[in-house]
Amino acid sequence: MTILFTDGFDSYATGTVNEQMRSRWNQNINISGLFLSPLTPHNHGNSLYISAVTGDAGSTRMNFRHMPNIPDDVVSGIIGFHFRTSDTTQDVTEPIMALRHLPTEGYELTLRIGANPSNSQLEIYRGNTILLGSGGVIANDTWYHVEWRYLTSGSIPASTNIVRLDGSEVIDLAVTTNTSAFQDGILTTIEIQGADLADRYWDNFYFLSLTGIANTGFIGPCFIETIYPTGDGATKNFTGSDGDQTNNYIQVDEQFPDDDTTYNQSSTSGDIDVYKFGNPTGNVGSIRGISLISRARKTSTSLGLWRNVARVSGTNYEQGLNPLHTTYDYFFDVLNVNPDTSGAWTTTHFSENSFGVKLEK
Ligand SMILES: [Ca+2]
Ligand SMILES: [Ca+2]
Ligand SMILES: [Ca+2]
Repeated sequence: MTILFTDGFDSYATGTVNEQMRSRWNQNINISGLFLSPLTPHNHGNSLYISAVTGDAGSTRMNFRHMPNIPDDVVSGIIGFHFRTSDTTQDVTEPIMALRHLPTEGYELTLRIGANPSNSQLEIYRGNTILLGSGGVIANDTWYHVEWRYLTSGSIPASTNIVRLDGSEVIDLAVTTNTSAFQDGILTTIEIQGADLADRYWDNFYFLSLTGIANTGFIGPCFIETIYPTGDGATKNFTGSDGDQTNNYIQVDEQFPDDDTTYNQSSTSGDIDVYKFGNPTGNVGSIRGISLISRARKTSTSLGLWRNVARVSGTNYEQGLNPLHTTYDYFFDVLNVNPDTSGAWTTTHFSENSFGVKLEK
């Protein structure tokens, strides 16, 4: 397995974050209600919040498809996140998370908190039918770490749909051929839902593929710490919005991007700007990966291409090439291992190296 996507919800502006999430997670097909970023995190920064007021009767939901790094039509993976709800009894009809397929938007699988066989247990549904297996008890106003290994298929073999709660397995779906509401097993859309009369929170979201170079198996309880530039790196070809190439990092170190207010810019293909970062400040155990997240736009309609760059042990490791648009986009890559050693990252790797961006035209 390998980490493909993360969101710690830390660097969105507080208040309504619908448009910022749309930009970070990519295209959505359905957006209703208010998604908020309040200072109620699990460990770091902010969390994602849907209030009882706006989470009315399941109409509050956000669907994401073509998410950064996640292949279209992926049939299996692991979705991890921290979750909290104010009233588990309000949640039975409203999934915590739904895996859907366009264009019909059919529900392949949903993860819910239900009452079968006992109250406040996690359950996996297909359509409105519970599949065989449920477990784990969710208490009100308590953060939980959830990992859901899913396989969307008509016939579900053993050990292909597993849910872990705070690191312990609570569901391993029994073999089932229940095909009620089965679509075609193709997942295109991850949906996050609010609930009627319950406040819901999410934090530390990640998506793992089932193949890859690192992070094999369930990760278990973990958190995402967002860190910001604290100094200029080895290469600074860009010019700051203050008109010079000194302390470029100051233009791009805000918690919430201020877009056209402070920025670094270039019009020369091949220019690179990299920045130093501080070490993680939390209770750091194993570091599972580094997500590089930049935000940029172009100012003319001419061709502009953009990549994230990790400068590790003196070598620039260039990530995938992306088109720039005239409106701001996020650009997202995950380094599951240190590209210099092919081994796990350690805390000192943050301050030893620099990370940034490259313009190509
Ligand atoms: Ca957070
Ligand atoms: Ca400057
Ligand atoms: Ca800025």
